Amino acid sequence: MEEQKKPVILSGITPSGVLMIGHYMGAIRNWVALQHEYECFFMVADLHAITVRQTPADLRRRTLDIAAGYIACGIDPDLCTLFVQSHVPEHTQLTWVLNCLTSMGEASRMTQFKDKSGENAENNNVGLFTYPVLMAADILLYQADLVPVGDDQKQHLELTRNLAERFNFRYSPTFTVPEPFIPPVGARVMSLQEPTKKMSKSDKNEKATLFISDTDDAIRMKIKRAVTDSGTDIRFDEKNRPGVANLMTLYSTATGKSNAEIEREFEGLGYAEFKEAAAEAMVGFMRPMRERFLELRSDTTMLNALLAKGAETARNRARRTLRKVYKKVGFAELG
Ligand code: ATP
Ligand code: LTN
Repeated sequence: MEEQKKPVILSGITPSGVLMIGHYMGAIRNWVALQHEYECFFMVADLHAITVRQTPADLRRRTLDIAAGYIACGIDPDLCTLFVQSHVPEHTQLTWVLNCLTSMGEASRMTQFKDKSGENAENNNVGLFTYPVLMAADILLYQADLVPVGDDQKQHLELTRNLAERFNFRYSPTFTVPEPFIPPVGARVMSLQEPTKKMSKSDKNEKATLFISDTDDAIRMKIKRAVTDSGTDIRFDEKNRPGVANLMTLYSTATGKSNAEIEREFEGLGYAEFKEAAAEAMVGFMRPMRERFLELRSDTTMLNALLAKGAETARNRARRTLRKVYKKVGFAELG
């Protein structure tokens, strides 16, 4: 019997910092759960990273950090195609074709572009403008059916769908029109220092973020110094008590306990006892990730071999799509 083709998933993270617990909870945890049922492509989006000025040595190091981080968080390179975006030149090649299909108006409406280009004049580059088109190329090259992304990337997914439909209509059916896969609310981890802001790998204040490379003591220190609210009891109230609610989300992930169970566990106890327990739970939860991460990072030859294999698989797939696109657009073939 012919084996049924698995639906395709593609996603990626930009190497603008080290992986942190927010990536695990909001993104990679879902990827891990999906990797058996889907044909998965997970990439390190280094082409996207240079829309913000990067120090070359840092970019190089962080690219490998993110790749090792994926595996440390449970992505199995034997089940998934794990690769670095710049290793597959078809991404930039398809971007050009899609750029010529995108109107100035629709690119200008992207809220991430408006936010990021407005942040400082120095960073107002054309790459930032065409960032969502590159993202569309990432997705369409692999004929992805499903794209797990955070809420902030939903608009880029909508553009991707429009570009796929436009190309298919103008030429002939070529691209799969992808669906977004947005994780349920509650998957968002907030900054430990400003709990109304999301935890971010590029936060200037290191105490705000739990990185997967953090030592046991760093994790304990960050949780114990996490900003909490003026209340005293342990109750889940995201709106009025975002600091405690955030720590409860972390504790819940590490222990599998529900918010109601946590509230019962800490009834009559205060923030200090709760933080102590949350710190120990996170130390235990994150230790195996850190150990695996450090092990992978200490063997660059092995990591590069894995990425070379991933790039080859990705290129084979990407090349097939690009060849069709070039032909349909009317680029003359040599033979
Ligand atoms: P930066 O701050 O460098 O712009 P970031 O750290 O906010 O980036 P991204 O690289 O934009 O993170 O995010 C990659 C993926 O991880 C996205 O799917 C995003 O939704 C998810 N993610 C990022 N931060 C969090 C968070 N705090 N909680 C849950 N999910 C998150
Ligand atoms: N822009 C995304 C990262 C990203 C991505 C993609 C996600 C680049 N290419 C393709 C999904 C599919 C971000 O900032 N989170």
